[in-house]
Amino acid sequence: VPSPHDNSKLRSKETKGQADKSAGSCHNQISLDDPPTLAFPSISTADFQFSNDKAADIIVEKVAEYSNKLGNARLVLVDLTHKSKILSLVKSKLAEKNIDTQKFFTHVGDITRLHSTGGLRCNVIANAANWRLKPGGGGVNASIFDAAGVTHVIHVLGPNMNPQRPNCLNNDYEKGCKVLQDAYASLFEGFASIVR
Ligand code: AR6
Repeated sequence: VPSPHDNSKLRSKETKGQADKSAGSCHNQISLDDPPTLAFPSISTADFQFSNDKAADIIVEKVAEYSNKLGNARLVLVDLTHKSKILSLVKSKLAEKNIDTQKFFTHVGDITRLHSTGGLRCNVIANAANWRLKPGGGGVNASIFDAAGVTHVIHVLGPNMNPQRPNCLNNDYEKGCKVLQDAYASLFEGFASIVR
């Protein structure tokens, strides 16, 4: 059993994810042997310009709260690149928490190609949505509308700190952190209701 917060384990999962290019593109169904798995991007930290540091605290806090309530289900934080700020921050903050590395880990890759390119089987993905919950824009939202191989997409509208987008919170992190905490709580509750 790996020790909690074994970063080499986290890294090896990422590496495996990226290296396993040939993984079963013809078997895209999740099997009963696979634990229920939610892959989610970091909500609000790119186009919505929410502080990476504060978001990483919230992700770690909410994952710690929910990972024990989810039975054998797994939570996977995904980002496109090994240089991802949010992935490094979350991994470093994990060291302070006692979270099972089988139940929560990070994955580098495109969230719409988790299985076909990443070799990771997930049955639920979360989308960092726009305020209209519609296709378009950029980021995860734009790519997810092409996605295949999952049974559910959970749309999560996070707090927006970008003045060029509607409902900007103008750096009001008191409100912003509360909204982001509620967003993750609601995401993980939604996943729990699917798992049940
Ligand atoms: N796979 C994995 N991670 C991704 C992908 C992908 N294909 N694309 C982006 N990320 P963002 P937000 C990461 O901007 O800040 C859209 O225009 C990215 O590196 O998608 O909540 C919507 O229409 C970052 O870590 O979401 C909304 O208007 C994370 O996903 C607005 O953006 C979230 O980046 C929402 O902004």
